[in-house]
Amino acid sequence: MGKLAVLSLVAVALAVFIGERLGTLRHLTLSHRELTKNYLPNCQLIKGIEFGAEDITILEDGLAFLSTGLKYPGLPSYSEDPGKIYTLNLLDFKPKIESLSVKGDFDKDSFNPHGISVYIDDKDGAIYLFVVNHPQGKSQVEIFRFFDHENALKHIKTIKHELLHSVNDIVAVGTESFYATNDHYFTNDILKSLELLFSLPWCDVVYYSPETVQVVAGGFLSANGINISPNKRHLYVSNIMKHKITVLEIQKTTELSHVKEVDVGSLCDNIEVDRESGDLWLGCHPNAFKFFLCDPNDPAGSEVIKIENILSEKPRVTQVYSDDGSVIIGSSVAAPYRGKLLIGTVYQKALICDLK
Ligand SMILES: [Ca+2]
Ligand SMILES: [Ca+2]
Repeated sequence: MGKLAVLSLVAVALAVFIGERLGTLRHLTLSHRELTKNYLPNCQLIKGIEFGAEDITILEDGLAFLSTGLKYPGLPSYSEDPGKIYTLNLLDFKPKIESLSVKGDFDKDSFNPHGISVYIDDKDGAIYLFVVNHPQGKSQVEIFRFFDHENALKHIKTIKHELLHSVNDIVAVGTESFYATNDHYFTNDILKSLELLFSLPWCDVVYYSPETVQVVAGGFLSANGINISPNKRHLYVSNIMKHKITVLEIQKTTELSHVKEVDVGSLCDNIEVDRESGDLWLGCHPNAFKFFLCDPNDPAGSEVIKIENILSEKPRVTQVYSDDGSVIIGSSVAAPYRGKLLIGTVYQKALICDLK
């Protein structure tokens, strides 16, 4: 075969490959999805949140923790200030955020909080807040103890481990133990982008305790939010680029069995679980193409999805809220509490709504 023929074949193969990859990326990012409006009553922007509340979780007594000011590589960050944890009491007549002071040996200037999880010690009622932190772009988990009367966090411990290399979210299951998701397999920026380009499902869930650290589940094309059922028997993990929630059963802390996957039709980020009904509440990105582009003139929208009866044969998946980006951009979490819903975003505002 002549050189020209070989070159032509290579060019055709390359064109076919690029076309196929572009088609796959369009599907993964749901770039075709039109953004819609499906509003809840009495929604108001939460005053003081301008640079994201990527993750939110709410205690049984109505006190919400908000992880704010995330600087995530590749996404805009409009503030130079370090990230902060705020509280907001949903039982107040007019809930407003309060900044938590941080005590102990902790570098507040490089604080870059991402996913959070609360653990309450049965023995003494002590409240621990676990926070994924990315100082200088690294990944580590901070454990704080929360002191309600002082509205303060006392830093207890920083956990670093080579398996915790690209942590997105965590769920605490003991005073020093947790499950964590990695949203990338590689740590190098160029290789990271190839993961999506080649659709490599190599991300995992890691279990950590002072005695053992190991990968307990894999096969995710970016593992994002993670949470646990109220009876502590099942883990829910967002396989975000596959538009699915994976359900895992905890056999032993280091042994999980795959139960099922539930299609959500959106790129769902963090997962909150209603402690009474067991329903899953998901903050989702309806069109991740727009989310990654970050064009202020064509903003990404927001979507909240609820899954009821997830363990049954027919889980019910419903859209609770959606916005075309005119109210909030890039919703990453939805946390319900007694008829109210808090919606947080990766790098923009946060909303409080009534559910009825
Ligand atoms: Ca979380
Ligand atoms: Ca997340």
